[in-house]
Amino acid sequence: MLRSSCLICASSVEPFISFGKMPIANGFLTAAQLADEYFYELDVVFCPTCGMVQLGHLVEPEKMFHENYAFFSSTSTRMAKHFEQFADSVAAVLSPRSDPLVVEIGSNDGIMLRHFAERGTRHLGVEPSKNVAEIASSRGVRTISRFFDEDLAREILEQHGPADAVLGANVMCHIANIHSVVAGVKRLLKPEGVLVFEDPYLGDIVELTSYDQIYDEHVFYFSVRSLSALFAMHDLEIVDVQRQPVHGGSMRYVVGHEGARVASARVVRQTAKEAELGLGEARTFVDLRERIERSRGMLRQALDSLRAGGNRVVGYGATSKSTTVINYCGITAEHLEFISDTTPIKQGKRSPGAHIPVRPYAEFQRQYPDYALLFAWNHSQEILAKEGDFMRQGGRFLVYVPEVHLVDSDQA
Ligand code: DWN
Ligand code: SAH
Repeated sequence: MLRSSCLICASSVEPFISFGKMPIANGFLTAAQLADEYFYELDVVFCPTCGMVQLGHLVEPEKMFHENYAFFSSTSTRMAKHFEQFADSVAAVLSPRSDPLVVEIGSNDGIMLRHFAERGTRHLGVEPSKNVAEIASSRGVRTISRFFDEDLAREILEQHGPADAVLGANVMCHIANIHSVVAGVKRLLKPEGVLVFEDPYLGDIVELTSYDQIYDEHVFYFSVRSLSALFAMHDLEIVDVQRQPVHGGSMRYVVGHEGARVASARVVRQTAKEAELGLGEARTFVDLRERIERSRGMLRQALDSLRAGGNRVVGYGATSKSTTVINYCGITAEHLEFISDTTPIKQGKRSPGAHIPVRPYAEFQRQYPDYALLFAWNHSQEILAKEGDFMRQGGRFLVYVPEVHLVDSDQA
């Protein structure tokens, strides 16, 4: 049944959109797994009281994050650079302190913490997906393979002492028991310590109609307003916010103990901007739902006509986001010959739900298709820069954010 109360403030929530039955976004399948695939209802609700946008049905974390987790952070060179800069900015603040401790929640393959390991800074990654945690460990990043929550925070505190910084990227919005996580962070932080984390930003999802950010792993769609409500319940407060041009528009939040720091004017400005954008109002989500439905129609029409014209079309990037687009829009192996992806664990498998083959990038290069449906649109800068050959030979990217359009060598 659709949840009727908010995971943050327990008030009644309102339905926003239902995408229907969906498979696990990162549940790439071997031939033997095709017959008993798991499905759940993907729908989103909105809390008029605290403003949090959230999933209406939850998938157990163990079904998503395990020893075969398919997302490896270090597959994008741009993201590697981004996390190096993130680490540098935190290291600069910590440098005058003696023997600081940095804890990262959802540290994946160590893309960010390796920069602390290389500096010899005391650090600890908390990463439940064993396969990616092992890669981090093999790179010299101290990692424990567990789910972060208040109990684990207590254990970390006992063994390592309080933290100067708790970091997280694209992880806080993944955790349904967020109150336990925030209570754990509160416990773990030194009085002058900070939580610095970033996640896809609700304002960008609304502005770009980037509905493919909605899938099982993304339990919450954060705004400054809804997070302020959450942190206030734990005597924490947002002291700074910074837009980040990654993953289709993210926001970085700096959070401290209540009253410990002076909040930047950016927090007030961004909250006012959210009110202007209508992020707290039901009609915004009614409009967004209509735009999502229109976008689905346009994409299907584009793919149907490419197929009717006998074009070769492949998917570019077997992203988690693509699972929502493919299954919601009814895209099949009739539309896409295969999906090209550079991640070895995804290759040779079938995409969740629609069972489209996922093939190595070399297949894309071997014989360029006529069109590539850009599922990894959030990395378009990096991808368009390296696919000059494809476009010079007449290939075009089909992109659906912010609306359905084609990109060829003239526009790239
Ligand atoms: O929040 C999350 C973000 C950080 O990462 C997680 N819930 C899961 C994951 O989401 P995603 O799968 O949508 O992330 P990406 O970064 O958009 O995935 C890109 C995919 O495309 C990867 O499978 C790698 C692949 N890729 C590629 O084949 N060629 C990526 C690039 C840059 C390329 O050039
Ligand atoms: N921080 C990385 C990885 C994001 S993917 C990046 O931005 O690229 C989300 C990660 O969070 C996965 O590696 C997943 O295993 C991890 N995760 C999910 N729930 C978690 C929890 N409760 N505690 C710690 N990590 C968690």
